[in-house]
Amino acid sequence: MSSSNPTPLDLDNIQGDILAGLPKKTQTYYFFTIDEHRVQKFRTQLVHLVPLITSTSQVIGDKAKIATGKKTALEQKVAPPLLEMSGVNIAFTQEGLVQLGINNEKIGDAAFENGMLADAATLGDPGSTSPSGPDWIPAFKQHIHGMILVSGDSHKTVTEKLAEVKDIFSVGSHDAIIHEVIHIVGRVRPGKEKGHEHFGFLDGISQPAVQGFDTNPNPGQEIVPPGTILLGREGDTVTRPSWALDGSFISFRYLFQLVPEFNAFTKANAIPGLPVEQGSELLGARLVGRWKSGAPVDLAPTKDDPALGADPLRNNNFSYNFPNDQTTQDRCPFAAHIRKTNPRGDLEDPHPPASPSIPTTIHRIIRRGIQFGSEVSTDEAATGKTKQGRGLLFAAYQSNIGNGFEFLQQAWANNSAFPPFKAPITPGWDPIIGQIGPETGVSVEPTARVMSGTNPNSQTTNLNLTAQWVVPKGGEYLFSPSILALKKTFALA
Ligand code: N7H
Repeated sequence: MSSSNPTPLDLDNIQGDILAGLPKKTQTYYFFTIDEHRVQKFRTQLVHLVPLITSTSQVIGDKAKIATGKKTALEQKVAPPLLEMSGVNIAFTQEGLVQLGINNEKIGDAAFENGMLADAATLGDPGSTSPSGPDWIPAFKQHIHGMILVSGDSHKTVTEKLAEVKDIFSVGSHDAIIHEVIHIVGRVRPGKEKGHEHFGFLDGISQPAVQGFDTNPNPGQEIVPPGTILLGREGDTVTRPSWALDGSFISFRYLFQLVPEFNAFTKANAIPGLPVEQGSELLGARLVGRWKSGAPVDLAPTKDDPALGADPLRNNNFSYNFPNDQTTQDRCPFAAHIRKTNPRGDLEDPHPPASPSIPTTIHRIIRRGIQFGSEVSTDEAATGKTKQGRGLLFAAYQSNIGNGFEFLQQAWANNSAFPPFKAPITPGWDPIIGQIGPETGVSVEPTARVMSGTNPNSQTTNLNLTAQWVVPKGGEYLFSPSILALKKTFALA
């Protein structure tokens, strides 16, 4: 297939979570294997699943209904209604493609073809060089053929929709066509924490704008060609099988977060010269690159600005290019999480003779995902120790895992010398997701991570990151095909 299909995007054909994001209060990720004796049956039953798959056009329609409901409620001064709605998407692993016999032509992505378990050492996951493999839960060390994603306004809606899907594949009967490996339930955090991840920071602010889809980007939003996210589209430089057009790869990560421990750390290392609460908030903001409100520290370096955080016309409009931004960490530490994972102006060499600037668009991903687990209990907060699992079901879409998620994790977050051109300062690790990996060939404790520039008044001092507060417990690479491919290639009439 040509690596750049110039026809306009067909939004009825692209699964809804990729470009538009399924609306959700809760979401279940259902990982399955296809019974080896019922592969043909799976493909004939898929015909009945296809009408349930939510397209991008449907998501746009659902989001418009939500917006209208909110607007009317505001006019009538009542609480906005929670509209009953659900969404279904499906994706397959390389093992799933093999099980289905859809592997004559290579899809052209090494990380996907090998699977995430084989990639764990490259990603630096703890334990990955030991004979038993990374410190993941057993489900993600087993065979997985695919994942069905069901989202909705409530647990009830999602459970009912998932039951409908399971019925199609006779789950639970003696002639079940698919078998559950694991299902993981995510839910948006309650009350005013809605939209915030478990450490407390507003998430989902910065996404690339995809040409041909996001026609009205916000100031500062980077525009990427459709092929950064969709296979076979302009900007995707790999030759793909024709059925891969308009599909996208998902990097799914089951990430646990040690929230009480993280909070205890920011308190114990609060930026000096301020009351502890404020010093601790400032340290947290400098670790992430944004305040909990979403306000970027590059624009609001000394104190939070909630109005800025909530304003989509301003909260992404920065590129680390204030005077001295490239050489000092006055505003934002070089290793702050959002600077590591999207370095913006940092990839231009400021020193003559300048090296060619490093391309950025190929490294952009669309982040979806949702929180899992309960809120921190008073006991956990008091002891500073996690007793119940919680974290992020991270799911990112891209057309090329080696340029997308894998690159961000390995070449940027785990690389203490990144971003470039900062000598004599070594930025250090991404304090949120950076890992000291076995891939360096040396076995190093995760507690050996350091980061520079957290204290604006002592920028060359390294802060010891005494724990890894985001702990990967599993994950998988999957391919989310177009709806046409599901009908014509995956399903059998
Ligand atoms: Fe990150 N966090 O709370 O600290 N992330 N992230 N992430 N992340 C972002 O700008 C977080 C993870 C990216 O364009 C925000 O939308 C947590 C992985 C990218 O400026 C916050 C976890 C990877 C961006 C967090 C986690 C990334 C981004 C600010 C794990 C990829 C956009 C909100 C539990 C390898 C950067 C926003 C930009 C933003 C947090 C995981 C990547 C608050 C807690 C695994 C590309």
